[in-house]
Amino acid sequence: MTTLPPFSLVLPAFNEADRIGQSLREILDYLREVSPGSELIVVNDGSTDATSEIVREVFAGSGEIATRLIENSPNRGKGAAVRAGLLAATTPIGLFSDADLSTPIVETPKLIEPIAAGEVDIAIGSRALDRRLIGEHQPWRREQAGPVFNLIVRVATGLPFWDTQCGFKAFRLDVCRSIFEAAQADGFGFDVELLYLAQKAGLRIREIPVRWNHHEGSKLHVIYDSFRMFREVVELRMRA
Ligand SMILES: Nc1nc2c(ncn2[C@@H]2O[C@H](COP(=O)(O)OP(=O)(O)O)[C@@H](O)[C@H]2O)c(=O)[nH]1
Ligand SMILES: [Mg+2]
Repeated sequence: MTTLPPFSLVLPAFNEADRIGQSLREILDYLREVSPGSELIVVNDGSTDATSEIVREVFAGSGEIATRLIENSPNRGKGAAVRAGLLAATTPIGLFSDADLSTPIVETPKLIEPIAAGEVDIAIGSRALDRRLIGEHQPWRREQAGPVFNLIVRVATGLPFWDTQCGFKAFRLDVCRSIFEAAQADGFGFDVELLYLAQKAGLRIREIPVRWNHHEGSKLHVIYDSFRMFREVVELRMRA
């Protein structure tokens, strides 16, 4: 059985009442098994459903695992929520995951281990490096949009990664704190900004293939969120 050093798992949540209870129970079981010294942080991003109540209910039975619910109200976007969670972390390594566990939680060691071993400062999950790891694919349109956005990111930032958008990334927190504080992109462009700032700061980043399954019930608003993400990358380019 794998054991991992203590880390902080951050789950951003926007109107996730339908699925977050199940995800939290799965995460708590996993942490008890591999890393009981870890903490679980949920950032409620101004949800208008019962997300908060469900999180509190599951956390009441979390046992030895430290838990924390941060209320980010009103809704600001995934980027702001993830950064708030990572900045509140009290262990040396922070990992964020989407609330639907599209990347199964058992993939965690792939990102935590290289950081714990001192090999890298940031480990990012990738759906592009080994497509055999993709189980349930995204809807056709979103799957097509992936490489297009990746090309935009490469041209705008020079980042050499094949998938900057996977919702599964881990950070060595002592060296990344100043980057979270400097970051400004609150929407889905935040991953690109964090990687860009980290690369500029000379941090060591590794892209690692992870398993991934599309889950119905995406909270992404295809037009609004895509446009905002694109705008955030353009703004990043202009600030640079
Ligand atoms: N869409 C959206 N998701 C948010 C927001 N704030 C936090 N999140 C969380 O960010 C993650 C995005 O995942 P999801 O909607 O499944 O995106 P997808 O799987 O890429 O379509 C989920 O955990 C959301 O709950 C927000 O303002 N909008
Ligand atoms: Mg999803």
